[in-house]
Amino acid sequence: TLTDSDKAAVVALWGKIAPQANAIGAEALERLFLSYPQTKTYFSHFDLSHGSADLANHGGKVVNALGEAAKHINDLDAALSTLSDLHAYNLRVDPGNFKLLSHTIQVTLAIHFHKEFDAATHAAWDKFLAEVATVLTSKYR
Ligand code: ZNH
Repeated sequence: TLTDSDKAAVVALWGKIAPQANAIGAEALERLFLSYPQTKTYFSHFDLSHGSADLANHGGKVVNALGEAAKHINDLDAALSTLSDLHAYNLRVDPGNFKLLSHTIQVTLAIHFHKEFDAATHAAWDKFLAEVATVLTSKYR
């Protein structure tokens, strides 16, 4: 579980991510699709080429959802309830894919915020993304 200092580290870095949400999200997705091509199957209706509007739009949605989660870090279940329904009942994304996306998000954060993303902040984001994934996959059955 997230300690108070983990929570503070997540919220502090979110402040830097927010103005670049689309670019950060697009890069995390591009890394996901290049490193783990099987994840592209969920996005056959998207243009996944480098620099596409679909990558920026969807990347922005995912990253801004993380921002909402960071704002409600003490009540992730409620904050992510609608998204949890969407992933469980409509999208049915294989839960293993959440680990892959968490990884590419962290690589992207490490590159863009190399000073801020120290070992403690890295550990905090790793836990935070794991908790988000747990909520988003909690309604699967
Ligand atoms: Zn998901 C969608 C978030 C993961 C797949 N997503 C989505 C959205 C959001 C999200 C916000 C939008 C919604 C609306 O529109 O309403 N995700 C998210 C997050 C995460 C995720 C936060 C983690 C961290 N997903 C994921 C994964 C996958 C996915 C891993 C696979 C691979 N999603 C998806 C899809 C969709 C979504 C497919 C739909 C898209 C369209 O639009 O079509």
